[in-house]
Amino acid sequence: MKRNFSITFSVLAVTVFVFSSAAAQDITRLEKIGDVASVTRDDNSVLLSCTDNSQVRITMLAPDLIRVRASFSKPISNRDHSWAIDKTNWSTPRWNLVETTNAVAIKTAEVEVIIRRSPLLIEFRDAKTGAVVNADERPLAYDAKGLLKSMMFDPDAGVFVAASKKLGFDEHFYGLGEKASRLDKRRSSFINWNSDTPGYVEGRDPIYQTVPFYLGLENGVAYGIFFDNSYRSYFDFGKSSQQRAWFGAEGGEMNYYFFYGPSIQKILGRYADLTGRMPLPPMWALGHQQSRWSYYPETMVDEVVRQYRQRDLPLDVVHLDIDYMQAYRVFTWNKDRFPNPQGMFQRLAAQGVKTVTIVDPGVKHQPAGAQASAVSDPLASQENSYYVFNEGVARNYFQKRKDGRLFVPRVWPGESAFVDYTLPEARRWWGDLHRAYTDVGVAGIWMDMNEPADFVDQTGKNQIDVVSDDEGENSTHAKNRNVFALLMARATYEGLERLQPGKRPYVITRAAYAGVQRYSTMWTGDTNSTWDGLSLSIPMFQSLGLSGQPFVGSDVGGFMGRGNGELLTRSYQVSFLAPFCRNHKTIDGYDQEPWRFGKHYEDIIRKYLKLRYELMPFLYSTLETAHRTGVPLFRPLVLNYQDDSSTYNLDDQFMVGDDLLVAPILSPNTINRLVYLPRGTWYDYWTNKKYTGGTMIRVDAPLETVPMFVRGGAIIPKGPAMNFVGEKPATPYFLIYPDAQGKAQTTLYEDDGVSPAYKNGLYRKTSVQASETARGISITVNAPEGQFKTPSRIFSFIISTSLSPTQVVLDGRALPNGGQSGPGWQKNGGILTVRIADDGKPHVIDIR
Ligand code: MIG
Repeated sequence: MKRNFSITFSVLAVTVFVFSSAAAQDITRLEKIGDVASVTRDDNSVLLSCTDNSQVRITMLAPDLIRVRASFSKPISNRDHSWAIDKTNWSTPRWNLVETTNAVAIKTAEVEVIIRRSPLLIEFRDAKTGAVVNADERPLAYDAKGLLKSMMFDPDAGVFVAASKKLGFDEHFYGLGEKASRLDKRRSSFINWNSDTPGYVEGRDPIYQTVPFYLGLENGVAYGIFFDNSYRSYFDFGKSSQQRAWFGAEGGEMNYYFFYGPSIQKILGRYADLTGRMPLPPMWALGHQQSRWSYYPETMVDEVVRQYRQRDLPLDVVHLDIDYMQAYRVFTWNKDRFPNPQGMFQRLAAQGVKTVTIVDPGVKHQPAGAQASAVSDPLASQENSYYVFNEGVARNYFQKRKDGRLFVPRVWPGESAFVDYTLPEARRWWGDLHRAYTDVGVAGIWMDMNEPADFVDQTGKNQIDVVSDDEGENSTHAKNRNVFALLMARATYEGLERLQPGKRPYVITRAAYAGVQRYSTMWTGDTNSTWDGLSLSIPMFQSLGLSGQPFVGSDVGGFMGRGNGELLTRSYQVSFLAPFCRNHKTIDGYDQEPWRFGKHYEDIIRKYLKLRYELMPFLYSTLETAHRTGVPLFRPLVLNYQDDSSTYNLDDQFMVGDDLLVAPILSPNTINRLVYLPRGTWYDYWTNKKYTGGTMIRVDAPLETVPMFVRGGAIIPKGPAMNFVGEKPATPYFLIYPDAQGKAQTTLYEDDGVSPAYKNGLYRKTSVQASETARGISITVNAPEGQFKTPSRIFSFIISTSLSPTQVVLDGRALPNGGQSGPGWQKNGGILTVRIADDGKPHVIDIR
C-alpha cells in the first residue's frame, strides 16, 4: 500500500506542467482605458470617469497608502470584497486635489499622484521632493477583444486586466512571496497559481503560494505594490521588455495599493496594517521540531523522542504525517498505530515535547448508504460510516460543480471532497472538527495539499467549474483557487482559538494567499536535499519576509532525495536561525535525524541547536518586533542597509533582526568564504575579533563553524541552553558589542510564551543601554514596560574589553568583586562580567 503511494508520488514529482510564460502575454496589444472625461471627489477618493465608460477610483487610505481601483467600459462595482484585507476603517489622511487642463493632481503629506487626462497615465511622486517614484508606462489595459483567451485558465471566468509601469534603469525588485528564485527579481517574470510542485528547483514557477505584493527600489528609494487580485496573475519585472514592469490577471478587477516608503521597513509596516499582522505563535514554535513522512506506530514516536533525550539534542515538537489517520481520513485516529493518542501525548509532554498533526483538505468521499451511523468519535472505526463526510454532505458544505454534482478530486484518501471555505458556517464547522486533535492533546496543526492539490490534474482543470459561495457571488475556481488555503488557514486558526481559548494557535501551511500571516506560519514545501536547494532557501525566506510572512522555514536537510552529513550540518547552520526549524523527510528518503550520519555531524548539529536555544531571548524579541512592525526576523541585508547598493543582490548572507549577520556555507567541501560586512563595526561572534565594515572579507568556515557577526551597537540577550522551551527558568544575560562611538542597546521582550494575554499588555520589555564613558563603561537598565512579572533573578552583562576596572558601582553602591552567582563582577581573560539583581526597577551600573 505504502509502496503504491510512494510511486504515485514520485511520478507526480517529475510531471512538469508548462504554463504559458508571462512573456507570452503581450500586453501592448490590449485595449487601453479611455481618457478622463470627468472628475468627482468625495471624502477620501477621487473618481475618474472615462470616455469609454471606464472608471478609476484613487483612494487615499493613509499619507503613504493609495489605492487604485479600475473597471473597464463599465462603472466600478459596489461590491468590494477581499479575503486578504484586514483593515478597511482607515481614517482619511489630509489631502488636496488640483485640476488643470492636462492633469489631476492629488497630494497627501507624503505622496503626490499625478493623473494625466489623455492618455490616462498615473504617476506617484514624493510629495516633498517631487521626485517620480513610480509611473505608468502605458494606460491601464484590458483584453477587450479576447486576444489572450486561449492562454487563460478559464476564458469564461474573466477578462485579462493589466497595469504597466516604467522600468527604472537601475530598479531592483523584491518580494512576491514564495518564489523559487533569487532575491532581486529584476529581469524575471512570474505567475501566481497555487501549485503542488514536489522537488521544485530554482526557476520553477508557480509553486505553492500567491502573494501579489512586490517592492521596487531605485536610488535607495522604495515603494510597494499590492495587486489584490486572486485570479491567476502575472508579474513581469523587465523580462519581456526593458521598458516596463507590468502586472496583470486573468479576471477580476484592476485593484492595487501603492505604498510609499522611502524605507522598505516602513512599507512592510503599512502592508501589515492593510493585510494583518502575524500574531505571536507559542514560544515553543521557535523550538527545534522533528518530522517524518511518517512516524508510526506510537512506539516509533516514542523511540525518536527517546533518542533525542538520550543524545542530549534539543526537541520541542514532533510532527505526525498522514499515516496517523484511518486510511487518510482527516479528523480520525488509526487505533492500530496509535491505540491511545492521549496517553502518548501525555508521555511526550512529560518530556517537554508537543505534537503537531497534519490535516489535508481532502475529506474521504465515503457515501454511507444503509450503514450510516452517526459516530463522531474520531477514535472509533470510520470504516462503515465516516462522520466528517456524513456531516459535510448533510450540511451542504462541500464544493460542487456548476451542474450541482459534488466535486470529487483524488487525493490521499482516494476519491475525496473539498470544503467550500468561503462559507462562514463551513469554516466554523471545519474549525470545530479540530477537537479530534485538541481533545487528546495535539498542540498544533500542519496544513498540507491546500493549493488545493488534485492527483487527477494538478493544473486545476479538473476543478474549472467548481463553484464557491464567495459571499454570495458563486464564483468559480479561476477566482477561488489562490485563496483556498488562506480560508482553510482561517478556519483552522479560528477553530483552535475557540477550542483552546487560553492558548495561542499554532498553524503551519503550505499554500497561501496574501494575508495568511494573520492565521498561519508557513514552510517552503517539498524541497530537494541538494546544495542548490539549500542555497535557494535563503532568498526564499528573505522574500517571504519582504512579503508579510515572518514565520518561515524549510525542511532542514531538504525533503526529497538523499542528503549526507555535510549537507545536513550546513542546513542546520542556516535553519538554526530561521523561525521555523524543522527537520523533515519524505517517505522513501534516507533517514535524516541529526544522528543519522554519525557522531561527528551530530556533535556539530547539537552545538547549533543548543545555540538556538541560548539565543531564544534574542529570537523571541526579534519575532515580537516582526509581530508588531511587520519587519521580519530573517532578513536580507538590503532591509537594514537600503542605501548600500552592495546589498541589493546579496542573498547568500542574511541577518537576524538588526544585529546578527550570518554567511553560511552553501557548497560542499568549502571551508572559507567571502563575507560582505556593511558599514559600521562588526564582531566575529566566535572570536570577538573586531572589523570595520563597508568591505568584503574572507573568513574561515570549517564544518563546525558558520561565519557569524554581531553588529557593533548591539546587545544580544541570551539565556541558558535548554532541550525544550521552558525547561529552565529564563535567566537572561546580555552580550554587549559597542559601536564606534562606544554605544550599544537592546530591548528584551518577554511574556508567558503561551497565552494571548500579551495582546492585553501582559508582557515585559526591558531596555538596556551601554556606553563607554571617559572613566569606563556605563550600563543603564530601564524600568520595564508592561504588566508581565518575571521572578526575581540575576541579570548578567558580558563585555569583551581591554578595560581593567577597579570598581563597579550599582546605583551608587560598589558591587563586590568576585563570586559566582549573586550580584558582583569579575574580569577574566579579557571578559568583564557584571551581575545584578533584576528586581523590575531601573538601574545604573558604573564600571570604572
Ligand atoms: O503528496 O503528507 O509537502 O511535507 O510529508 C505529498 C505527505 C503530501 C507533501 C508535504 C510533505 C508531506 C507529504 N505531503
